[in-house]
Amino acid sequence: MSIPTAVLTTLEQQSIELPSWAFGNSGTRFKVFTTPGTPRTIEEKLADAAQVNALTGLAPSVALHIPWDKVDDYAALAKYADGLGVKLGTINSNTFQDDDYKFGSLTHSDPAVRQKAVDHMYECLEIMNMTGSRDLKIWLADGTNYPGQGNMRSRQDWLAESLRKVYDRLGEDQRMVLEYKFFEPAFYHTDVPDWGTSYVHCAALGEKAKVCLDTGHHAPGTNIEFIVAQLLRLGKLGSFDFNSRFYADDDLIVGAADPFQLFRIMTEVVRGGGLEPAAGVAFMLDQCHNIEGKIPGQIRSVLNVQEMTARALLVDTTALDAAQNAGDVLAANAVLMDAFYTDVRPGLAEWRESRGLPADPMAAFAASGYQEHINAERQGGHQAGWGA
Ligand code: PSV
Ligand code: MN
Repeated sequence: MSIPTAVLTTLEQQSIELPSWAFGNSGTRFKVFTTPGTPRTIEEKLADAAQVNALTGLAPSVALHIPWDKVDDYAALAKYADGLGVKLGTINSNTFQDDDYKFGSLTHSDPAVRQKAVDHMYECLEIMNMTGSRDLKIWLADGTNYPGQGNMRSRQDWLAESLRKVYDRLGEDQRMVLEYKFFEPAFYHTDVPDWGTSYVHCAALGEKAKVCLDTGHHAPGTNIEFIVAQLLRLGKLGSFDFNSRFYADDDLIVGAADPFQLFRIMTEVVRGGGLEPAAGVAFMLDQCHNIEGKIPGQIRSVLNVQEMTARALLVDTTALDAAQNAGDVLAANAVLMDAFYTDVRPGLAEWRESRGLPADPMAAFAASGYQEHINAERQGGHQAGWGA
């Protein structure tokens, strides 16, 4: 099927941000496997990310994680990225790997620890000033493991107070995105477990605070597309951390575990105007490639998002509205399924070629020799990882 021009025009604007950490080694608590060619530095991570962008035209920016990607000169790093054809994107804060944060960071009962976490956010804001990044991402590992361990109510108050201090330092064009997660590493309660809690804090803070929706951070069976629709309705969907899960926060390739779910999510994004630049929604990946190739893993991921976006854009909304309003359950469902079952891959391959991109970016990467080159070149040093 040929893809309508209007759909292709919309797809042309699509950009998906890559996480720097996807290019480093990762694993489970059982084992981290090292891989030949794994970057040792942020510069090497950026070089790998630039490959994904060069072959797909989909990934023009890279998110950094601080302190994993700390450098002395961020202006120089931004310039280096520019030279590779990518930009530095969201700055991810990290308040989960310091001994002081054992019982919490922005929610800790000790004001000194809370201030330390706030100071880390300030450091991230300063980095954003140098990299030109728009978004500060806050994900908290804060929570408790046992009933009675902490004062859940007070921790909400401390969280609000800490977030306010950070929010008040945001520059004119900067934003804060607050990510939620219902468990892990805390197992009894987390301080930002769900979109509602994130929304409550963001709404109290103001316009520049938005919710970050990580697709892996929900209980099984959660209707994520409903959350997308609701947050877009409220003007509070700041960003996505895309990945997919079978069981817990698996961080697998987006669209791999449940392509239909990704389609449903993208359908609500389209319906809610979330693809329009004015909506300001950042589409990011938050993935780890424990056993598969990292660069092809990222290529596959951005292509999956593109394919499901294309299918979502094919939904015949006029027919859908009509069937919904007529109470025609099966017709409405069929409209959606027709779009989902449309194979857009040949059409996208053709379109890619017409824009000077490889028809098959996965095959092009395999044939490029880049992996062999970095395997041979990146000898010695310390391969990047989670730093955990
Ligand atoms: C936490 O599970 C998370 O989703 C947050 O976004 C972190 O920043 C990211 O993973 C990488 O640790
Ligand atoms: Mn995430």
